[in-house]
Amino acid sequence: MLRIREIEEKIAELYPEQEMRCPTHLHIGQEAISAGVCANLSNNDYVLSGHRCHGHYIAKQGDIRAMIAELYGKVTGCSMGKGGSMHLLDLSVGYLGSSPIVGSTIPIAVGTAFGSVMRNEHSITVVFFGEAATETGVFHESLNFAALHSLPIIFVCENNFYCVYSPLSVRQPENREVYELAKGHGIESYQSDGNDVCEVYELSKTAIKKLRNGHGPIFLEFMTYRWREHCGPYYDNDLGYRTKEEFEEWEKRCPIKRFRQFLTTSKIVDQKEFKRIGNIVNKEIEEAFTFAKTSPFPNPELLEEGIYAS
Ligand SMILES: Cc1ncc(C[n+]2csc(CCOP(=O)(O)OP(=O)(O)O)c2C)c(N)n1
Ligand SMILES: [Mg+2]
Repeated sequence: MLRIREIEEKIAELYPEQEMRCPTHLHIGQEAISAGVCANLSNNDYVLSGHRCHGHYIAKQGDIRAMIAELYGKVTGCSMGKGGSMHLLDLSVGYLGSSPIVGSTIPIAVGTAFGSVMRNEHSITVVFFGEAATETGVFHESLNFAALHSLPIIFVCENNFYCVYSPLSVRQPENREVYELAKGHGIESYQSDGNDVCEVYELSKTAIKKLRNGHGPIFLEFMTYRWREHCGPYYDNDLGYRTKEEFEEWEKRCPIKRFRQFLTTSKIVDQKEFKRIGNIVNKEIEEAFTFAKTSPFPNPELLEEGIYAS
């Protein structure tokens, strides 16, 4: 969680230099979901996600130097500098990719789970998406297919209540919870606090264990909140689509602060150890930004490499 938070704070700090030219959707405030779920996965398991993908990539142990280089458009980036913040991938750790088209990686993840069953691989697939993805048609087709074939896939919905500036109240019926949609497709489904990393960890651990024992798909909805503007490094509470009170209420529920408090009061981690972890993380981040800034841009000859259309 700390690694995700610190990297994104650094991105926010340096973004105004205009050297990172891609749009970027920060995950600050939502870190417990990526960290808590991915802590239960191995390199043989697969993860896919969407536009707000930094946290998922980092929690799945994606190479952070290649991620930062990608944001700087450098050839050493994980998409050779052609994709930017919303096209991350690291096949070596099973992070199969992200795409900005809302809902688009959900059917790809279902295909991944189907493929691993056909190859008798025993891997499981996790797909992360925002609650607005549940409003796409392909979400329902994917859940139907996953349920029909009892596929080893966890659908993780990060419900931060907003789709850009539109609250859930203008998008979905008031008397129906998002996780109940999955039940309609015959999929076991749970809702939990996405800002409590222990809850996220325990719930996903139980779900993943079930899948490893042959259980079909499970849907997890985690309630959370995006702190920064929808896209970009700044805060946008002045726009008026959400209240200052609401923002402050969620800021108090900071997943990192809560976990730090728990670790301190339970005497699991002391201040010295927090400092040591913080130093390691900051050193990694400094190195990643230096690597990105000093890497070359792609040679124009690479323009047509790695594309499907001729
Ligand atoms: C199919 C499609 N429609 C619209 C957009 C524009 N868009 C980009 S992100 C986004 C918001 C998605 O909200 P949600 O899924 O809740 O994720 P969040 O941004 O809250 O993390 C929208 C509408 C898009 N990228 N793809
Ligand atoms: Mg949302």
